[in-house]
Amino acid sequence: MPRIWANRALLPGGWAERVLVDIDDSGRIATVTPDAPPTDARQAILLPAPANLHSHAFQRAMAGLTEARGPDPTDSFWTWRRLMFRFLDRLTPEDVEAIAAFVQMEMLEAGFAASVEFHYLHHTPDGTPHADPAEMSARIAAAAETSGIGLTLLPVLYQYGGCDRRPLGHGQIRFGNDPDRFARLLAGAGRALAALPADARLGVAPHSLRAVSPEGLAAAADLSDGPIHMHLAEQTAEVAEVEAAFGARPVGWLLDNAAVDAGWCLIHCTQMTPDETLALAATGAVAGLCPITEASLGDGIFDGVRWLGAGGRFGVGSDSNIRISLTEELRTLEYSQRLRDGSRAALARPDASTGRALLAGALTGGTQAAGRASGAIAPGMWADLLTLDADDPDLAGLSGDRLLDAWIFAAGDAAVREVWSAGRRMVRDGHHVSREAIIARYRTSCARLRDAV
Ligand code: NGQ
Ligand code: ZN
Repeated sequence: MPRIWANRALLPGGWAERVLVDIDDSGRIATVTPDAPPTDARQAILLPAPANLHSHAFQRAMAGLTEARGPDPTDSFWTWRRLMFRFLDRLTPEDVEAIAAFVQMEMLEAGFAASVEFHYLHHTPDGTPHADPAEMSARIAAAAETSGIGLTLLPVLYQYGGCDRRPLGHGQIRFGNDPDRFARLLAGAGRALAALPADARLGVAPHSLRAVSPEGLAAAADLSDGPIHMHLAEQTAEVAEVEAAFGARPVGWLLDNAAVDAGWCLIHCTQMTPDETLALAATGAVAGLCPITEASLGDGIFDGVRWLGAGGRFGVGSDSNIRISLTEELRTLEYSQRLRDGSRAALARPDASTGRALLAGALTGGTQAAGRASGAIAPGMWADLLTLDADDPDLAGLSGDRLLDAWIFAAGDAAVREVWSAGRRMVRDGHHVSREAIIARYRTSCARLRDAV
């Protein structure tokens, strides 16, 4: 039975010292004992490790390929999207597995114990399904076996090229399914996950109100008892398209037409009115924020102050994976609020510093969105844990929540030392245990793909 002893640890009731954590053979926390005598397995600072709640792994390999001006007068989310569709045109199942393993390795090294993969690249380049329709899902699962990350796989239903039900465009034919074929794919994805440890989860993701019909959305939601994720209200042109087609803005339409509750996670929500923010927060659904990608794509600024003020849940994800960093996602979220409002400590609470509030929020919302019993150092939870390096100069002489503030706002990822996912110790001394092999495979794929855009 693995055990960890930490000089200090963040427990559900607050900071504790000299904490012994026993992990059972399934990877769950068995006991947590403060004020315990030290053992051999000594760590300095022990924290729960959150889930990364939104990823399209393959986009990681595009980083750096879309930062120049294109032929259009103005570059935007929509011009980036065309480049992204061109990039994915060439990806093989081997590429998808290699890139996903690399992404998951980087997530673990950043301190994420789990990854929610919003997976829509299902078919061959001409749109025909693979012999096993769930081949690509199985590749994501195989990557998770290599990386050891806790996987929540969300196969994506993608039916149309826009709200008017136009056919899928050339760049989208690898995504397409009707609800029946999607149901078969989902069953295959479930079988692929059965090979993974017991913390792996399956959910569904109707891609967006642009890509699924109302009937498709209902069918997808009915197919799963796991988490339901959907992109929502990210771009102004998307809001306008939904309004023109459905007679209501995305959030209002969704709340009137689906039973949105704590099992749902709505990704981005960067284009909501104040009333929409309050109404969506009240459902208990998680706002799936991806602040680095939202900055990269010019999505807009999520109204975090109003959302948290209304008791809304949030978590963070790395979406396009242009850069994978837990601390940078959290500080980009906070800094976006400060830049908009001319404020400081925007998401702090009277009883929690900014760093504490950000981490606590990402733990609660991330694990809720991942459908994962985790997010706290407490018996029965999966042992999703990370340690920080007490020798990092940014952390010198600090204790309590100031440690979190200094980690998130100054030290960054370099301070993460060890990471466990459901008891699997995948990062040691800052490096993933299979780092070299995973990078070598990633490089081989990238060498072929780099001139694709
Ligand atoms: C995606 N990404 O599915 O990868 C999308 C772009 C779309 C973001 N929305 C495609 N950030 O939304 O149609
Ligand atoms: Zn996304």
